[in-house]
Amino acid sequence: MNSTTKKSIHWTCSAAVFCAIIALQQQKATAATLSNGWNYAIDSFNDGVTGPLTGGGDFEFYGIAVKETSDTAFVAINSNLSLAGYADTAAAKGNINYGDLFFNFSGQNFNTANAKGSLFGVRFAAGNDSGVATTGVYSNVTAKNVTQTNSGFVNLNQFNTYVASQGGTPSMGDLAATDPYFEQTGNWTVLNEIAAGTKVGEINSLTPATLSALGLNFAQFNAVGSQTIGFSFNKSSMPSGNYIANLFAECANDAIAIKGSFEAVPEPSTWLGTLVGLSFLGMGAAKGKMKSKIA
Ligand SMILES: [Ca+2]
Ligand SMILES: [Ca+2]
Ligand SMILES: [Ca+2]
Repeated sequence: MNSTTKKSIHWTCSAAVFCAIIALQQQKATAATLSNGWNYAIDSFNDGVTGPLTGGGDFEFYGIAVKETSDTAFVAINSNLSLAGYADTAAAKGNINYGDLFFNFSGQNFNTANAKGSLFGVRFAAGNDSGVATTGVYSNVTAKNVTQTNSGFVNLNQFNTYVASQGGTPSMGDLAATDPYFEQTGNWTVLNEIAAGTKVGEINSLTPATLSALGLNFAQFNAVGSQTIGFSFNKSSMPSGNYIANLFAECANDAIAIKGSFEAVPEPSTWLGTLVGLSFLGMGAAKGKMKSKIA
């Protein structure tokens, strides 16, 4: 074997390894769409139903994104639905608003987690029909249906079938429209707001300018809804690990889910231990210095 052949074999192997690495990285990128520290889920742009219009109307959801620092979670939503909701005299409280945002860390489907009271929920729309009194983060959450009282769909199958019949493509962000994570059939089975829960934290509203400063950019995915809504909360209100989070309109005229994970919040006791340790070291060093001076 001459050296040229050896070289080309070596190059071929390197190329294969390189390609495998690239393929792995691409797989990662598909599992979570990360950009500037934000994890994005992009929804269908033509599965929002507004009266006779399917696609692009007041209920169109475009995307949701989550970012974290060591102690804070940031959530941003891009859609055409304003935080005031869509005025409808037939709807509870006179408007069809956002439902609550659910986080499920249990690894089980939504109904199982709901039955066990292991869901977390964030009420961010003060004008919706949530079962809890104020906006904020809730644990031990159970969920309820409000599509029945907000001129909404009876179940997900009805929504998916209707959107497809109008030429739209139903989707649920990171989940397929028909993913068994959610119950698809039955009467008023879309559980889209908190029925009850224990308040564990507040949320802070974030303006579009603040979200941009945090590196948020929905437009890079052509997600150009008229509304960008954001809020943050202390990560200590929730567990760490993998979650599925989801959000429906009160009428289920659009919905989106995102798969993500939270890193654990650093334990205060660990920090305290480190500080105490460091101060002991400092004292030791100071004593050493004093001794050497005396000597
Ligand atoms: Ca949509
Ligand atoms: Ca309502
Ligand atoms: Ca959707």
